[in-house]
Amino acid sequence: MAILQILEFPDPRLRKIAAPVTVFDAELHVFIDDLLETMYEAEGIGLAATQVNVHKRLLVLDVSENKDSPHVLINPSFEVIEDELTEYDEGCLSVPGFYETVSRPKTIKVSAQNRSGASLELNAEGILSTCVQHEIDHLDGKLFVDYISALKRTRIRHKLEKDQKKTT
Ligand code: QAP
Ligand code: CO
Repeated sequence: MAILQILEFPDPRLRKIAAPVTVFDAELHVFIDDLLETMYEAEGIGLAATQVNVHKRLLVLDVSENKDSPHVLINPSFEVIEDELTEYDEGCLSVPGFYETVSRPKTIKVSAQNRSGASLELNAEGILSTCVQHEIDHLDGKLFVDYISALKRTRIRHKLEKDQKKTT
């Protein structure tokens, strides 16, 4: 197992569109386990492959209290079930130290494949729904800061660029 390096905003690689996963082999399984380990080690509730510079449509998440309910979603998509929206203070391992309120559809139906390639469906609401949508956004090169004001986004960018100069 390995801890992978997480890209940070405004790294342009976070803007790449991920390609579908077509091969479900041992190499993919190793990567999934590394992604899960990286998410747990960083104390995140979700992590998309894009965030570790792997541009494949795959993400992991675990919104459980005891961190014992990992979900692996490969080639995920979702359908909005109700028009109702819900607000959460979102953060992101690629935007460390910043949280902003984002509004998204509250109830969704997720379709994806598991690590063996079998189809799965999942009804999600609340934090799970928000987290799945946030992570699928990563696969499309989107970040939660795209939903906040340009002024706030610019401030976050400047603060992170300053931190990154110190540490790289
Ligand atoms: C996405 O985010 C999410 O700034 C997952 O210093 C977040 O796991 C979906 C984290 C909130 C729904 C609601 C962020 C850890 C983790 C930080 C995360 C930090 C340490 C963020
Ligand atoms: Co994120």
